[in-house]
Amino acid sequence: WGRKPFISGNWKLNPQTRDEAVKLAADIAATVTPESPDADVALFVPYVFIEAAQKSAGDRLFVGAEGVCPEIKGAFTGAVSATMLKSLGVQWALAGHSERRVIFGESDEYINGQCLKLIEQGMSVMLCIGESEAEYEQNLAGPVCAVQLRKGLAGITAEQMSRVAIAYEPVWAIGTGKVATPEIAQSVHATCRGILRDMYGDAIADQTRILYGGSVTPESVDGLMAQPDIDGALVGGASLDAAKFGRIINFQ
Ligand code: G2H
Repeated sequence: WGRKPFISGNWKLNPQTRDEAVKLAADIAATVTPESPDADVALFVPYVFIEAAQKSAGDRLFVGAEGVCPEIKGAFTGAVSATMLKSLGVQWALAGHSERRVIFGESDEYINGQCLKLIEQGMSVMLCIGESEAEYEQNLAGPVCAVQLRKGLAGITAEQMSRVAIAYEPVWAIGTGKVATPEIAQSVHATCRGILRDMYGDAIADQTRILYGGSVTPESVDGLMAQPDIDGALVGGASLDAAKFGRIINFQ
């Protein structure tokens, strides 16, 4: 389908100092070479490290934000707006990560507001979706992803979908070491693409990148990337180690 692979790292609440962030971004950027697969590479980093990581990584990868406020300005203490990120040259931000949904109580409506604000500003969004372990055990991965996709993407037009990527992250596989098998992941990715097909038609469904996230490692990346509907990876823990993440960027 000609979808360009997309390998991305999510640093979460790491690393602990600016100096470490600068070094990690530089070390990761150095693994992107002319021999690397033709893929988009992004690092989603804490707001405070964005500018330092941008300088350090140069133009070999996108430095994105781990979130954004669905409001542009006003009395929203502690928030960071899409316009602020845009003024730094940020093009990509995450929305809907399960840690934001569960720990910070972000609803589908809030997440939809984040997506819309980023798109309105001409930016791009990686919308994260995924079912919990209990939902997975009850065979609810498909229906849960359908609701999260439909609510998260509400109001986003077919034309705007070129600036959307989806990250399927089964919550039971996040940071647990329990990576979904390539076959399980492929099956849910195919379901998600079917939902996009229903929402936007064949062309958009076939062009939209759906990344897998959840304990991706150098050992598991190649098998995942070999699946027809897996277009990339959103990597947490392993993106904090430049050698490991470099191997993931250079998947085979
Ligand atoms: C899922 C993933 C990155 P990890 O949260 O978003 O983290 O690879 O550590 O499971």
